[in-house]
Amino acid sequence: MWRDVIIMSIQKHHCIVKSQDGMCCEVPVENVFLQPECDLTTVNNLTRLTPLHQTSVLSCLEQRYIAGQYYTRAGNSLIAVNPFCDCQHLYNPDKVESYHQQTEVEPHIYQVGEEAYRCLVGQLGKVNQSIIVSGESGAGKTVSARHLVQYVTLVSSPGTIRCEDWKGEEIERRILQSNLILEAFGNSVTQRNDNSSRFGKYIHLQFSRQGQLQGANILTYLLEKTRVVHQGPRECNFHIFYQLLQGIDDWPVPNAISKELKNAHFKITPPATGPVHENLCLGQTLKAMSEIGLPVDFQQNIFQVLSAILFLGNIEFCPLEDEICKLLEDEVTEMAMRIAADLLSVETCNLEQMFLYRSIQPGGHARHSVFVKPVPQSEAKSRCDCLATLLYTRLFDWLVSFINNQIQASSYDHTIGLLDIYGFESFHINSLEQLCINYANEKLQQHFVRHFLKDLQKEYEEECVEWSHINYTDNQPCLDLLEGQASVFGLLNEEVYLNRKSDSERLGERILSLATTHKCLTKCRQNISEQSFTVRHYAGDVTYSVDGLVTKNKDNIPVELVAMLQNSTNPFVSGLFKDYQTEDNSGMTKKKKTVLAKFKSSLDYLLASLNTSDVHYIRCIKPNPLKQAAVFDRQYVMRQLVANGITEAVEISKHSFPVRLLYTDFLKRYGLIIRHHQDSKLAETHEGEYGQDETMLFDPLDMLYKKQLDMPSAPHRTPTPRKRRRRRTGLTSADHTR
Ligand code: AOV
Ligand code: MG
Repeated sequence: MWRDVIIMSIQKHHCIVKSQDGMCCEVPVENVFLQPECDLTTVNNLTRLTPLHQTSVLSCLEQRYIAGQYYTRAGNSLIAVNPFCDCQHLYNPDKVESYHQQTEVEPHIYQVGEEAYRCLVGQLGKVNQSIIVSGESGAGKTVSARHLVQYVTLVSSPGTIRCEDWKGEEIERRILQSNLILEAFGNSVTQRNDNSSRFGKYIHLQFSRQGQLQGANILTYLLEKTRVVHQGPRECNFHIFYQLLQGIDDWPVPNAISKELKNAHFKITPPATGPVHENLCLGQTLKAMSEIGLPVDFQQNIFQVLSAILFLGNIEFCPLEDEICKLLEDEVTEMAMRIAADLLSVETCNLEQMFLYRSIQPGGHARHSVFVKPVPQSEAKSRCDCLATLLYTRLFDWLVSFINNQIQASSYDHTIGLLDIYGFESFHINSLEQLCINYANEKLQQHFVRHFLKDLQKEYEEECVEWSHINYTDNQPCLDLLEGQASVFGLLNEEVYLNRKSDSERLGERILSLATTHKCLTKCRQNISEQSFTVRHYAGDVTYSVDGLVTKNKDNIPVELVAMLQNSTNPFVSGLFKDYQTEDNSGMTKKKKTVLAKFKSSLDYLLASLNTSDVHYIRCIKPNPLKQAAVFDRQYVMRQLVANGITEAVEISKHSFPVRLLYTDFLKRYGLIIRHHQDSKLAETHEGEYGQDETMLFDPLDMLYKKQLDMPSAPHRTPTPRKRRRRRTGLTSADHTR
């Protein structure tokens, strides 16, 4: 990382610098950044940071963080560095009131809530508002989103800020409670976060024209369903399974299988190694379910399905002979089969048949002539896993739609949309999940950059600063590679519809052939054995493995599994699959969409909604990987500034006017030049630029600016006399200039 040094001299291409330990060395000019001279803890908006570059941004965030100032503005964005400590003093009814009254000006999450709400009520701008909360896992997105919902729901129903346990009125309470339910079902303990959201969430708060909260609607994205049956090392299943097991006695209705549940060991719920998260409390979830109006018999049904999933995870198979298998003859499997079938209200023999035999429809369409074929052990296990994940995802979707029915307004005029979505991901092996997540981040980044450029332009116009078009290309080439005409998504969808036997090697070659027309695609540099390709994302290169991409994209669910559940004698279970679209086992019908196609259309909807609203950005930063308070790991944070697009915003600013001085500071520094130059001499120079010899009057540090920024003319552009006149007359109240 960067080190503090003193510049001893500046040469043409390098500087001689002296470090604090007295060592002198030569450093290329482009690697030397001037430190801001002011007290950085007072700079609460990065746009006021001078000079503006990655290192000054990093130092500013660090110093503010250490001083307990976790929020910093960056133009239209708010940067929130996770405090990792109890901050009651920051989030309480007094703070809500002072931000609502606008008596407090320090950056805060409430400030963004207030801005959005004010625009909505004042019918300013596009009226509808959106707040995008982004950042890596554990950076604080969900907590920030929770504070925002709390803030907006409170200020939009006056009189409730001071309510006991500040939960507001009926609809506000329901919205906040629905959050708790979704966290119980959609969050889990991971290595990086004890309460990690394993789905994306877009909540629309719905308001009347007067700004009164009417209701809300929740959209979810990409629940990480594989977690139901498989968890990585030191990771857990979804919270709800642990809540269920720890709180069996609190179940709404005494259950016949509670003894078995208490005594059994479940393979899909590895014990949490870290501290047990506060969310592991069933009582809280049950209370929330009751408060949003979920009847007790539905609650009972939900826990029954969850228990069935737990038992399905205990079923094992063993090979009988080549390519044929049977259920493992042990007590655990036998009990699991019996109880799971019972809980799902299906015949045990039917369930066994589903696992051990695959249905085949010759020709793909003749539904009346179905053959069955025994499957090998691995396939039987994956069919069992498929059933468990299918049940969980349908249950999750059912819950979301139930919640929506309970909190949705029958009519409303405007909305504030709140997006809590996973940040950019890059692991050692990346697959379809990362492709989707990173694609979403590319889309949001493009939206951000275009928005940012527009805002910059608006600011220049307001201050009458002459500017040329910022020569900046956004990430469209990467999006073309992913979703364009001849693209990665195109090829992956084509493979699904062609339904040929998966051949990673050939697919890998086909994808790599796109490199001839797409510069953002390269062959993997490290020599990983399986086929892979590397995409040059705005936040860095990510290598995706081709293995399993098509299968995941197809997400094929055997029709016989669905049919069995549709025929369950338990109306709740069959109801989960009421409107389920099945495909025949021979492959995809054109009706069923691939995972990528579905994700792309949900993102298109999201973007359309963002385009018709004013967007506010909250960039969450995790200060260190150990989740510790008061520790700021510079390198770790720097990486996030890149992935979050903050560095890119700084780069764009550098293409425009990166040095912004207050009028008074500007005069203090450059008044000297004015004194040295008679007006007549100034007039000789062309459009406010300085001649060769006059550059000598700048101090060496300014020359460094000039070198680094590669500016064609003077380091600080002064307004031309014509513009100066305009400024004086038109913008007397402006408090700063460039
Ligand atoms: P995430 O949503 O960004 O991760 P969370 O919002 O769950 O991250 O935050 C992770 C943890 O950081 C929380 O459980 C808190 O302990 C702590 N934390 C976050 N924000 C604050 C805050 N404002 N004040 C105090 N502590 C905080 V993920 O869902 O994993 O991407 O998928
Ligand atoms: Mg989260």
